[in-house]
Amino acid sequence: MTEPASHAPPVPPGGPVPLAQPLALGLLVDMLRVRRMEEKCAELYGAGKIRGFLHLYIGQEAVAAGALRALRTEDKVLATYREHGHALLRGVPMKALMAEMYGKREGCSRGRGGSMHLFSAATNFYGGNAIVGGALPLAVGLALALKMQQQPGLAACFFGEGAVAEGAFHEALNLAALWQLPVLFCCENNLYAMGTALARSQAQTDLCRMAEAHCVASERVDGMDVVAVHLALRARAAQVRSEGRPAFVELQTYRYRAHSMFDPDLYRDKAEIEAWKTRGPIHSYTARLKAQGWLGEAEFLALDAQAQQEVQQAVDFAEAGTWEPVEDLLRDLHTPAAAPAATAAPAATASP
Ligand SMILES: Cc1ncc(C[n+]2csc(CCOP(=O)(O)OP(=O)(O)O)c2C)c(N)n1
Ligand SMILES: [Mg+2]
Repeated sequence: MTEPASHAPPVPPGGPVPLAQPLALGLLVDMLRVRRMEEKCAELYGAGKIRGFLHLYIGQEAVAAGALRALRTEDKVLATYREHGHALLRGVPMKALMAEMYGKREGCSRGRGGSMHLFSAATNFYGGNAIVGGALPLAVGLALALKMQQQPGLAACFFGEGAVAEGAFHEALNLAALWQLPVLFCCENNLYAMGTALARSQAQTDLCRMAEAHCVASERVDGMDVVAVHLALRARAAQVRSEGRPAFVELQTYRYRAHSMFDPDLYRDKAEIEAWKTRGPIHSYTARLKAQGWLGEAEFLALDAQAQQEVQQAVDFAEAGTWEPVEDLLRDLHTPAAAPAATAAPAATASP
């Protein structure tokens, strides 16, 4: 058997951040908001406040933070069940997100979706998709609609490397290339699909080559470096917009927590996790900003406190939220019956 593929923890980048200072600090704030929100979610899960499945993004924040700031409001965004960070940074209010985690009516999916099905048409966030690879054909469909309606924008689809085992991945890349659709495929390669390392399930472990096989331009990026992610995605998004063709970006990253709250996490060495933690996207970026003189310890603590305060307000909002009344549970399940036609319809003829 082939040994599991492993992208080793990359060396943290140094040197000045090549971004405007407000944007550079904004990226840090984004990552902090996601991290603090999810740490609270883990705690709430333990307390039985959040139930069902819960897949945390902790460790991978640089991807959503760097990528979402490369997108425009008209772009369509899709993600997996590990999508809390994407939803938040897309603009779903943390209060609506937390209420959804609780299953409350004030949640962004009215409490019917939960952690894996965050959705917000107002921010062009199309989920929260629980099926591995499920968002890819949806992204292609959304991009096709944009193209046919001659509307600006692209569809950005975030998915894990486990999705490359799905037929839907290959169909989606093929159609996007064949029909020249504006899709930005963002593959978050965190090395594991539940407990399965990529090389245990795939003969071809070079994901960029897989994309190239479908004639989709590709690029591999250090997904622990928020700046690298942002710059790469900005350039790729511009290319997708101007050429009207898809692009594929492999973001090499790592999740610190287990796959979900049910996973005993027995398939990887603790030393591996610790090695990646030393390369944490938040602390390495914080160190870089400090070295540049753009951030002091007091400022960092203030930003962190602000993020924690937002989380507490979101929890208070969710706690005060309402459960859907039982008599309402059938709402939205069926299309209302059509009013009877004024005149009798002609007898049905056999269809060809
Ligand atoms: C079609 C399908 N098969 C299996 C599952 C069960 N499942 C849920 S998550 C997961 C692993 C996916 O891993 P990856 O795509 O790498 O994303 P990650 O969880 O690492 O973010 C599997 C197999 C599923 N949800 N959908
Ligand atoms: Mg994975």
